[in-house]
Amino acid sequence: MKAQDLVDLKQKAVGEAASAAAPSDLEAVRIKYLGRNGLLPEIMKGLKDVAPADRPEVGRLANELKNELQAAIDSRREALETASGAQKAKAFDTTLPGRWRTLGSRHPVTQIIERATSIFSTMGFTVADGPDIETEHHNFDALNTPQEHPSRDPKDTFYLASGLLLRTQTSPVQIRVMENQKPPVRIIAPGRCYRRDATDATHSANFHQIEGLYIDRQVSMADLKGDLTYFARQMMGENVQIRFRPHFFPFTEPSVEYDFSCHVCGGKGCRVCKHSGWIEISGAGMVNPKVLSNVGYNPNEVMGYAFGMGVERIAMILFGIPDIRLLYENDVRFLGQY
Ligand code: 2NL
Repeated sequence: MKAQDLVDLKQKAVGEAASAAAPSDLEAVRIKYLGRNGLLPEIMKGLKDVAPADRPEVGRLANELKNELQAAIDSRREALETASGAQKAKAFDTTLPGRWRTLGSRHPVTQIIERATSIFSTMGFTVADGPDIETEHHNFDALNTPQEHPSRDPKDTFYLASGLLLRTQTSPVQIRVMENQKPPVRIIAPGRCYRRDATDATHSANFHQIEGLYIDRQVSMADLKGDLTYFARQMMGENVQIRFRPHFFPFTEPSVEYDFSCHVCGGKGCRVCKHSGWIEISGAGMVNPKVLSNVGYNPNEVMGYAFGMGVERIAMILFGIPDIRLLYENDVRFLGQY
């Protein structure tokens, strides 16, 4: 092996690398020269047969061949990769259909409010709205809530520095409607409510309520029971049972609490209904005549019923959600299921 042979070989090898048309050709060049059984290791083995005087020069040229060839291979590989990327980009077919973005879904609380609104609208109710920040007058006084009633306690109600408060129910919306509109009235008031409750699996300081109010010349407890039963069947299914238990509220007289038969076990008893077969939805009753006169209605001319219901409650039993907090964590993996 002479020095000039090595110079020629280097030129040839670098030329082959530079003109490789594809990564596989380049790999073939690498194996041919630099591979374990390639030309370069053979040259290295043959060094011992070179005349001692020429050996340093031949060794140096062999190293140069190795390094320059490796550099040529690397640079050609990079060039080929860039070219293939550009080719791919060029091959992008703009006539292909786009990738469809997955659809979002409505929050379970919103779904319940929308369904309940649509059921009550078939019964002639319209939706009323009002502020979350309320006066004591609209939230308590007009509703005949005594001054010393525990619900007024600052440890149960969020009072603002201004003397206003965060509404504890949506009844103030209905008070406002009655203050501004003559009977008959048939409205529902869905919305956020606030109570200073400690949070657990079934309580949240923020929750939603749907209240309903029906005022006319002749409205009876039978209307209330019939209308709530109709609602329950539309909302929960034909087989739901509804029961009324006597209760007390300052704003209704007589008052009831009402329960739906457990949607999960069908009333047989399970963990969700604490083995009673019933789930408490909320309260209702005939509007207290004092509330009617507070808004300027004549209790001798009109009467009505009112009811409240907890939206999260209904969402939890209808969708089988075990913990109210899941509704407020905004985890789309959870919310997307409904
Ligand atoms: C509950 C259940 C209820 C009402 C809300 C109401 C509204 C007006 C007049 C009379 Cl304007 N009543 N709403 C009635 C009964 C129950 O909600 O557990 N509340 C504390």
